Amino acid sequence: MEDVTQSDQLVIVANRLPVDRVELPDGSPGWRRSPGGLVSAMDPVMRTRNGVWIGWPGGTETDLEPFEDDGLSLVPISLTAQDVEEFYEGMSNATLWPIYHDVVAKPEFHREWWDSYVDVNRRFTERAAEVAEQGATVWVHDYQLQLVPQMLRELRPDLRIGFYLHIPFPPAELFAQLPWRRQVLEGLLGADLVGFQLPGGAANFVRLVRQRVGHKTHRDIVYLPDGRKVRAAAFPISIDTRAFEELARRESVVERCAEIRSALGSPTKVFLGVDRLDYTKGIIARLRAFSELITDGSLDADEAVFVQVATPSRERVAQYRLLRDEIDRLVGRINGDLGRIGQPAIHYLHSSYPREEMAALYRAADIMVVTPFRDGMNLVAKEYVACRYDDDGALVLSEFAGASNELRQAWLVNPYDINGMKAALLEACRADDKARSRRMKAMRRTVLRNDVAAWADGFLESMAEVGRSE
Ligand code: GDG
Repeated sequence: MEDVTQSDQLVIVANRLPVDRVELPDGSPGWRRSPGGLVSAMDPVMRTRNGVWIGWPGGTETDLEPFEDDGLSLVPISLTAQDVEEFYEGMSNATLWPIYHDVVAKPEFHREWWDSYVDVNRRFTERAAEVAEQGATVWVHDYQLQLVPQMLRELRPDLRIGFYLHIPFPPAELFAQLPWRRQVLEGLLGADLVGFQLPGGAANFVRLVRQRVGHKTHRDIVYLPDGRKVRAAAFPISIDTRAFEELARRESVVERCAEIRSALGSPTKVFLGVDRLDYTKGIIARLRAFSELITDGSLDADEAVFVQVATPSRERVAQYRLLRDEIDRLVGRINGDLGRIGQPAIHYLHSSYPREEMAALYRAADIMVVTPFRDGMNLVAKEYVACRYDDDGALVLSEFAGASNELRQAWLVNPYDINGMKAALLEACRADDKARSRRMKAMRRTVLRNDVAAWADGFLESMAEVGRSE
């Protein structure tokens, strides 16, 4: 038998590379690091473990070569316009995304989208198989790449493979609609460890594997006929809490926060929503609840304003275009009915902002309103808490966001219940200083302890253990 040396190398395989294409001052194309929790969590680990990140850089450029960016090794995967349409916008975002989010929107099933999904997953796999050293650890991310674990194991049985799903894993009754349900389950079973946001997602997966693939399972372990074991467990993701707090404490951010409040007309209460423009996030329901509170006189339009940031997202997918139009119409109607000159009830911003501006907005918000119909975790809720080092501010949070498992001291709501949401918004708005600070302190303890570094360590340690028990 040949001498098998195990490598310490860590290979991340994710749909997106953590960089965006930009034009350099001399007009040539270059890259800019796109900040995000995942990159900042992985950065230190990647440096010590000879890390490589494989992903799509966005766009449809071809012949991209691997490159280094600030000490990170990046390996770009090219997608054609047709791949983007069928694999990314189609199968990933118009089939899997709605199925995995409680079918909040109707999923579409197209066989050519599936073929493209298989094809693109294979290309990611082949690249990973080329790049990974003997015995390396490969960590595959999210719903776009669920077939990679199995495809990779076939090519490279020497690798230790982990998979993490950032979105919810649906109950069997919904997952069963997927025409390719068995292939997806088998794809995921190529991993040694399959990670989910919540224990419920892991349990749904194990149950489905038992029912649909027929493997033996016991608690969080699936026993495969070839003797291999797969563990399915929850690893709730988090944020770089200290970095957010540090940002919120910056003098420039403190000044910007005061500027924002004054530009809003110095209201007594600022309500804030920050989301990608997505039908899972419950934007319409929350704006409706807020506007009804003003209409029925519970809130005074002179004293309360709502700022809604909706970051442009998936704009070529039909459901997202429809939602954008619907929000435009609703905001127009509410402001037409309730606004005064220079004083709209809702400040709606369809735009994306630098992190400093986000931190200033979080600081400026008395009531943060996070009301998704279904959300794997929701990092916005955690970022708000991280920025409130003053122990002030109130969080209204949907019980259908993964974050509600940890942030128990938020004002928890059912976003389908508009009256219940109105009552919670009012309660949060009227809570006294002591109640607000007690709740915020408790949530801050949680988010400071469970940060994104702890999440990444937890997953990687658990992967190392699964590997050892073989
Ligand atoms: C998926 C899951 C899970 C938003 N607008 C701007 C901006 N953002 C940042 C937020 C936050 C992130 O984007 C959004 O994260 P969420 O967790 O809220 O939601 P998804 O995008 O749906 O993420 C989710 C997550 O994956 C991680 O596993 O929590 O459940 O759906 O960080 O701050 N950032 C900047 N400008 C913006 O305009 N700079």
